Amino acid sequence: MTLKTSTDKDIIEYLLYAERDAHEVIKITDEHSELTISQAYELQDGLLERRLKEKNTKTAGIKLGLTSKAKQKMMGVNESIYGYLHADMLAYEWEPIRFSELIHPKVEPEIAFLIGEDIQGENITEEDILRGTKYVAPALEIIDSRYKDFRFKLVDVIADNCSSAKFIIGSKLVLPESLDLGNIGMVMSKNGYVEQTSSSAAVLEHPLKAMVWAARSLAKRGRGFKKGDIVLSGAMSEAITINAGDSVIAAFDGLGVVSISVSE
Ligand code: 0L1
Ligand code: MG
Repeated sequence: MTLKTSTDKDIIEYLLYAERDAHEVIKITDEHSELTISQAYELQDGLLERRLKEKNTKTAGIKLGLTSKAKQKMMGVNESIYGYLHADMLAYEWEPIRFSELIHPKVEPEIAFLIGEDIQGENITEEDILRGTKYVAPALEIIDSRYKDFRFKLVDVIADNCSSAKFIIGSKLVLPESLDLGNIGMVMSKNGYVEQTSSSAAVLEHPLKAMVWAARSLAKRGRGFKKGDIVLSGAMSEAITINAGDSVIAAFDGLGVVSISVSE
């Protein structure tokens, strides 16, 4: 499928097909350089609606992206982004993810917020986030941009649901007020070798700041975090590439460990 003279519907089908068939595609701004951020979120909505039907699944939560200053600088932006998690994206520590179903996956360590009560409003504060969060847990996110070579502009990646593919939640649930969320150390290893070390301070200086940003941004569109949502608060380090045969484990101070392995 080419993008020439494409409508929104064509773009959505183009991205969905890329995911379904696990092949990379040319970024949409190559043909639609005029795309705005708000149009990109509308495309994301359309894509998510189609995807929910096609996979016969439901929304499981929200993921934040571009939450590190380094990544924002790399992309020449100073805003984070958000996308949605679907229930079929949930993967498990005990079941390898299948490389053949993905394009060029990468994995990143994150802190998951498990939402205990609705959080919505343009003036949401860090205290509101803490109050509405039942537990935090260690998490891994598998990102798999549908775009060639993982290269895109801001609007491309928003339309592509912020590269979302899969996520894994560790089994230890921790009360959010029981630890210093702003300075959780993390070591991520692949096949026994340390690949990334970081602190949760890499997430917009504090994951609660990132959560506030997301809650306020969602509120501008009449949305929020819902009771039962899983929210990935943003990558704590650079993502690392994964291939069939790899296993990755991330250990977080006070939060425990989460791991994933990859099969053919
Ligand atoms: O979850 C993320 O931080 C990814 C956001 C999109 C950017 C990327 O795919 O690297
Ligand atoms: Mg992420």
